[in-house]
Amino acid sequence: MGGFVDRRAAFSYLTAMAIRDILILPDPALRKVAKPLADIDDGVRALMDDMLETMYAAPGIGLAAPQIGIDKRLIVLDVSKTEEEDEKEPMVFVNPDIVWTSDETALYEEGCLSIPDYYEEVERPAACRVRYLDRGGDEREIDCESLLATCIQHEIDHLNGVLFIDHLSKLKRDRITKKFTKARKRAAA
Ligand code: GNR
Ligand code: NI
Repeated sequence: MGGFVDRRAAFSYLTAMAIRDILILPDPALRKVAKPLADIDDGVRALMDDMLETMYAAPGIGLAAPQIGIDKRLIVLDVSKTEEEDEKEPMVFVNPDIVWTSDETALYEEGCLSIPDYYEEVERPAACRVRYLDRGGDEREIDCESLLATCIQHEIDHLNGVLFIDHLSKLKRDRITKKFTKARKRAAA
């Protein structure tokens, strides 16, 4: 690899979208604090497209860049849950920041593509406001409630190395972490 230009990165504007591999607990990349994006160029827009394609293929309703091993503050979402191509509502958020959360909380049964086949109820603020950069690099704010509020908080947690199991009891978190650590060792053996 050393000395060679990454052809995919160099010519990303010419290449088709790609489904990326999703990292699974206890991958250490899921526990890092991701770095802000300095600017949004064609490479970043190609990455956004790959993340959306990866999310739809999984299928999931959200994906954060660290889940595909990219150490950047970038998330994609689509909470529309439709199979119809023309009804999809893909959303991308660069450097998202939660600037307000409601005192009222909501319980939602969460799952995570990085913790397959495990679901538990998590309590979070029922509503939030998020400041972010859009695909064109313009600063925006969005008010979120219900599933969008839950999902965007779940994704922003990923940017901070936080997983939904961190909101559960230590007993549950340790149990699921051990289970996935054993499975990973078995797969590597
Ligand atoms: O696909 C997903 N579903 C979901 C359900 C409830 C709360 C959060 C989520 S996000 C998850 C995809 C994922 O792991 N994103 O990081
Ligand atoms: Ni997740």
